[in-house]
Amino acid sequence: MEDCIFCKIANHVIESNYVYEDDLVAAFRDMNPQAPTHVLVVPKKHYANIVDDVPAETLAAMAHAVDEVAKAEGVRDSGFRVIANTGDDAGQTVHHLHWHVLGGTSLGEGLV
Ligand code: DGP
Repeated sequence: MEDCIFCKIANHVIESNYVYEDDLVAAFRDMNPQAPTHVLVVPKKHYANIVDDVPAETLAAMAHAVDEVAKAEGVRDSGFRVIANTGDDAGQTVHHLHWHVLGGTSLGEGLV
């Protein structure tokens, strides 16, 4: 999608701080980190959110990317959280599907 910031970052039209990448997915650091590890896993193709008929292959690639990010960031054993804000009530601000991968500290027990 032409005016989508995550389309541009995931496809290197705009460069970012990448942690992992493959044919379907890019993972890069959130510009406003909420934890020592805060990486966004994003499909290269545009989907508005998790309920936008996302192909199973893309979801599998995103799950694989989460694992790669967790390994690269050293949080795979200590634990981490994956969040997909979806729609207005969740406060989704970028309308391109993305999963936040948060870790590197104890995240507490609030909001799951
Ligand atoms: P949300 O839509 O609320 O799930 O969060 C969007 C996140 O995307 C927010 O934590 C900030 C981040 N973000 C927005 N624009 C950019 C950008 O241009 N670069 C990077 N690295 N992160 C961005």
